[in-house]
Amino acid sequence: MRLLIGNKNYSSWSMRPWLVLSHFGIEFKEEILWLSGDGWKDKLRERSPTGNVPVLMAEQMLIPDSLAIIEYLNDRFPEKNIWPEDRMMRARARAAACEIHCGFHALRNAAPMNIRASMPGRVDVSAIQGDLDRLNILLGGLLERSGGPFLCGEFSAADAMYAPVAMRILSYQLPVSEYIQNWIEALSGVRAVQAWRAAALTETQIVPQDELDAD
Ligand SMILES: N[C@@H](CCC(=O)N[C@@H](CS)C(=O)NCC(=O)O)C(=O)O
Repeated sequence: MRLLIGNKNYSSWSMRPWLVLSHFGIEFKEEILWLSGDGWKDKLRERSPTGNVPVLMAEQMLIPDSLAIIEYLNDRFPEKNIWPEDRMMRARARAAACEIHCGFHALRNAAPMNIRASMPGRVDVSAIQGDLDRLNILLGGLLERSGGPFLCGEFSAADAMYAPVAMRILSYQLPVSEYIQNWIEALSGVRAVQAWRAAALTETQIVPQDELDAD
């Protein structure tokens, strides 16, 4: 299997399936398609049916979309428990994953993932307060119910789906509940998360639209 991803510093959607593959010990090769530089969009369109990353190449098939990739991995490796084993917890995890996949637009637009950045106070919190409130309720509820340290107890696809949110909270020092702070601490101890962040910190490419100081 081969996973096409964008820059580890910026590509939040790429981070999600990469964490699932890495954390659950699924063998794969990664290939980075840089999201800047001459002709980067054309190069992306040549390789990806949607013109976006991530894309998984598996069984002579191209699977675009972070969540579709995670579901494929879950189907192919049921023994890994990529989603929680408990049916009700699994439903909650999937609902949370769908919510970040299609929601939290204010947060995602105002605070782009930029792992290298340390910009406390750079994001106008009042513009994203609604999303932060929802995050506190949603993730706090999962953590309270599961008992943590991860959203559904053990690390699962739900944590992978929200990991880029944790990166944003860290970069911009967004105010979140103690529940979420503790979850971020647990997440920071996950080897796959550490490996992604370490690689992101070595990247030098700049994606101007994701750099708040560039506007
Ligand atoms: N819904 C897609 C979104 C993928 C996406 O937007 N990826 C970004 C990188 S994080 C991208 O490829 N952008 C290319 C562009 O802006 O042209 C998913 O979940 O994978």
